[in-house]
Amino acid sequence: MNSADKKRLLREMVFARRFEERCYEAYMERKIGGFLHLYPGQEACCLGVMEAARPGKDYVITGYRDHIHAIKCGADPKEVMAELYAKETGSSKGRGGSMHIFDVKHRFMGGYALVGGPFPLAVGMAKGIKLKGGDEIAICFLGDAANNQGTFHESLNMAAVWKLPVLYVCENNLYGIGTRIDRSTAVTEQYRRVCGYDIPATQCDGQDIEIVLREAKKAVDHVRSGKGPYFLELLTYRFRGHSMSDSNKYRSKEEEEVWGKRDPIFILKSRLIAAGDLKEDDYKKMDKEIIEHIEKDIIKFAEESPEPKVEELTKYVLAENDPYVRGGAR
Ligand SMILES: Cc1ncc(C[n+]2csc(CCOP(=O)(O)OP(=O)(O)O)c2C)c(N)n1
Ligand SMILES: [Mg+2]
Repeated sequence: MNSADKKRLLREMVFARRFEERCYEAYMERKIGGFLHLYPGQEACCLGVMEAARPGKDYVITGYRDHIHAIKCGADPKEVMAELYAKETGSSKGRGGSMHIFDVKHRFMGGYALVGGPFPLAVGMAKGIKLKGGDEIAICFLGDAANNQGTFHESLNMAAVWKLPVLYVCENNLYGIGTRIDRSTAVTEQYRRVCGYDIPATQCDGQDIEIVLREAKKAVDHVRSGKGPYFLELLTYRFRGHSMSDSNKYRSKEEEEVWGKRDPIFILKSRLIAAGDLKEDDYKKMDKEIIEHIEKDIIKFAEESPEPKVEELTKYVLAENDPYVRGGAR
């Protein structure tokens, strides 16, 4: 990566951080309701992996911590924010909310609330790619706790048997809500669990975006070249509670401090400054521009957008288009 690319990635990470912090504020102002899971601390994972892939062309699916994944795929941040505000202009017409961002045009296939739900869907996407003969890949992001779902094992098995172009990326942030990984999972190193499926699996630092990018390139190349699935585990940490309703009392201050020093933005920023490629003043200017852009363009759009009409609340809801539900015939 040249220094321009590194600075672009730094900008993307700062944007992701500021976007999520602004969501937090909007939630506290009661402008956003329902569930809200934020991404600060984990930015290098999604942004680094997708940098190695083809955003907008490769199929991406993830869990409920999904805003930044959608935006990196090409979703308009204004539409993502409007979705959080439950507005008609939102990416799911305001009917989905934070956990159900969806943007088929950019091949962002969701946003799923069900832990473990995306695993088999990624198998289906990869099977579809293979049948059609394209060179796209399916990328399935997942959390460490999701790996205890049966769908994880069923999906990895079939992906391996069918040699499908699917990359599983485990963002191991050490916790599933308030449960530390060693209290729920016998083999805490997630990549080691994959040996049962004969799928290549590696683990790396998820806080240093240059390392994530390097390891993700190997993984993406493997999958795209037709060699079958790959599993990449990224060691990371979320800086906030699991969701807005989490008081975050289960982690020690010492642990939070250790990981706080491993802030992905700080790591890349310090490296750029040490190399003489960035000045502190330029960083502050960029940060200010981002904050202003989020306020003037993104928040303004969400706030000024109309709400769905009450009589149309069930419009775009899947069951409406289901002939069995509509016609009552079985
Ligand atoms: C099928 C199912 N079971 C339980 C839940 C409740 N739940 C929501 S998040 C979560 C923990 C998931 O943790 P992890 O996979 O590590 O993802 P992270 O939140 O750390 O990104 C659980 C158990 C759910 N949403 N779906
Ligand atoms: Mg987790």
